[in-house]
Amino acid sequence: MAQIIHRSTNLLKTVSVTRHLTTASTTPITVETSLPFTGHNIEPPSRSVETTPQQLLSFFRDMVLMRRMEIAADSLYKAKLIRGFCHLYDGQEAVAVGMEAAITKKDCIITAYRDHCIFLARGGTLMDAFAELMGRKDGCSKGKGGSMHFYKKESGFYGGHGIVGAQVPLGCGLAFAQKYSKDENVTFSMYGDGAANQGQLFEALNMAALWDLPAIFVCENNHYGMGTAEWRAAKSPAYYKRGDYVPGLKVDGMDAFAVKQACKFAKEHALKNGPIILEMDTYRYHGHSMSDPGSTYRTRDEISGVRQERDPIERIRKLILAHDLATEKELKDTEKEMRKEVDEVTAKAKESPLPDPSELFTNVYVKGFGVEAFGADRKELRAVLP
Ligand SMILES: Cc1ncc(C[n+]2csc(CCOP(=O)(O)OP(=O)(O)O)c2C)c(N)n1
Ligand SMILES: [Mg+2]
Repeated sequence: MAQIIHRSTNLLKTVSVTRHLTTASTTPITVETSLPFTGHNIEPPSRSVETTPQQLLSFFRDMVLMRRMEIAADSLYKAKLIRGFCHLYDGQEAVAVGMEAAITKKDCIITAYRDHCIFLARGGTLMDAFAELMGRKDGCSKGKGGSMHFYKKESGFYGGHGIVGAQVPLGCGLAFAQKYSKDENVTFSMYGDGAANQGQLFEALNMAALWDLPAIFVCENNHYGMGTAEWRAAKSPAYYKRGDYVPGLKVDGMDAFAVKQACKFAKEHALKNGPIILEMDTYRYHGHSMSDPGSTYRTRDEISGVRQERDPIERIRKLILAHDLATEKELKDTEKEMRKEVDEVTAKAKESPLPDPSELFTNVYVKGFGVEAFGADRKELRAVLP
């Protein structure tokens, strides 16, 4: 627990400070990461990260919006408007915004089921997200479902995957395609600490290293699987070292600027030398999924300790205040504005119709092997087809 809650002492230490009262300023500021990076078979990048007032304010806004979205999803689930599995990302927001700030939409991201905020970071809209969560026609799959949660190919998002670890070899395939077409882009394959113990991860690492693929393996270490603490599941919880011959970097995943620096570094590395592992040390505030209260295998003190000492939004708030980029009141107003936006969009998403029952099998079978091939006399089809 002490390790999870480690206090960072460098929050307000900046290398060069230029005061900017204008919110749109793009004049560079340099901030220092909360903690040093730790490298495995690689010299870590500098702790000094270039940013701008504009980026600091947008990190704050984006993370507040993400957190609000997840809190609203929690309520919608409890009201039975979201059904099935639902895994929330609050606490881990710095990984989503920091990564996005370092890459382009031509770089690919593929992740697991804890994916709502990655979708937003990649440019997905709140309406697409909420309507999708509620299974409505206006969702990002337009009510047509499919095997990939929140898939949005045009913005380089290859979705959230429900089979633990399965997205990692798929990410390798994306990186293979990028190398093959010589387009100088990379793929970030995200997986959890639980997934890090899976065999397919090591098969993917081997291929990526053998073929020098521009593949970045991002282990979001939130310290728990589906209720199992990392120490009960992993012989070595130093996930950044688990690639053995593949270099790795341990990153404070609660610090959006550390994440940004690490992803920029990893992209340059991967394009030149092949794969690298980034272990993002992070934390989820919610339980594993909506059926898990999240407090049986960890203490409430641990959760509130992380909130107090390492919260990614609070870290950015302090940096903004330290640089005089906004007042406390202005930041509170931003929070109110984000809350209002989420409330308005959820109200609109509730009005979106449910998809037509004929969509039930869309994207489930390959054309010619599904409904048409089996015929409309199948029991489940008779119930829905006219
Ligand atoms: C192959 C497989 N085994 C088991 C499960 C059930 N399951 C879903 S999530 C999960 C835990 C994964 O934990 P982690 O990789 O740390 O990701 P996190 O949920 O913490 O983001 C398990 C065991 C599954 N979906 N797929
Ligand atoms: Mg985990």
